[in-house]
Amino acid sequence: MTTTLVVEDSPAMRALTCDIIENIGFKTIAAESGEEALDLFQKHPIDLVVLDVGLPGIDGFETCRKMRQVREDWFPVVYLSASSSDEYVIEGLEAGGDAYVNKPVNTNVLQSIVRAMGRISDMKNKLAAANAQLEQLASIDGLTQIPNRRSFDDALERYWRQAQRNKTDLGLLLIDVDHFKPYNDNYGHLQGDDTLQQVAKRLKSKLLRPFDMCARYGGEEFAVLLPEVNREGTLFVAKRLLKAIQTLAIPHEYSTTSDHITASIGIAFAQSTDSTDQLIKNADKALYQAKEAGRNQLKV
Ligand code: GH3
Ligand code: MG
Ligand code: MG
Ligand code: MG
Ligand code: MG
Repeated sequence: MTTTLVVEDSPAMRALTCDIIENIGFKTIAAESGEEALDLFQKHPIDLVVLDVGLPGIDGFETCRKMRQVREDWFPVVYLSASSSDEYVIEGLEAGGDAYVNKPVNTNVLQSIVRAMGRISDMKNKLAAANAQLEQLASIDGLTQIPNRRSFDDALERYWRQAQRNKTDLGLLLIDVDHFKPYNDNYGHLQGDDTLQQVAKRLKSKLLRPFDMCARYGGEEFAVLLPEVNREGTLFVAKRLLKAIQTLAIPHEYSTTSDHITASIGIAFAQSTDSTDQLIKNADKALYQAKEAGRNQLKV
């Protein structure tokens, strides 16, 4: 339901205006001054504002300007004013208002305008919800339902800067499934997809802290960020993840490393790096060494 904030200093007009608006099925909250309106406005989810221009403290135009400063998202503001001069109308709209209704108020006119503004407000809310949903979709990997490369890159930048600023630890693990090409070639792509899903789910389930992040970095590669975990802790987590993948016990007859799906992990730490690129490169190098050394192991 649309919630309307009605700002009017005259008690009789305030009651009447609220009645008129409630009669079209909107909920109202009333304020008797601009100051009170600004206060209520921050405490309640207001969809629409009906604002008297002549008010005892700050006037309606100033109240509107201040509301626009406080809230980032748009919402309709309808003025009620005894003055119908062009200058007033222009000043009010320039101050951020969307419609201007003359007093004495004609009930039908006010209802029509408030209803029309309510429609625009509804549309805005729908768009905002759709946007939030898209944002969510754009950050999740479709196959594994964990954060995708884009989210990982964002998080890496944020976490890296935070670690540098606060001089805290940040560990990065690059996890690459071993001999996954022969797995795909022999078991088929669908089975390969299924295995990637299982690996992602298992990795995610082994990270217990809310700020740890596990993302799909690329094809059969995953990346884990561990903020505020020291070197020892990071190695401990990496070992746990290696074991967790192994104990999924997914058969892999064509691996020269094991009878089951395994992975190799390259680890790097943010402190000694001067960019996120360098951090990634270090983890990449370590991953290469883990592969060279026989796979199913970790290297720093
Ligand atoms: P290594 O042990 O050196 O990592 O060998 P590998 O075979 O795992 O490495 P390589 O890079 O040669 O092969 C990776 C394979 O991962 C190739 C590709 O077919 C497969 N792959 C990448 N993305 C997906 C995916 O989304 N689904 C499936 N099923 N397979 C994928
Ligand atoms: Mg007044
Ligand atoms: Mg790979
Ligand atoms: Mg691989
Ligand atoms: Mg390879």
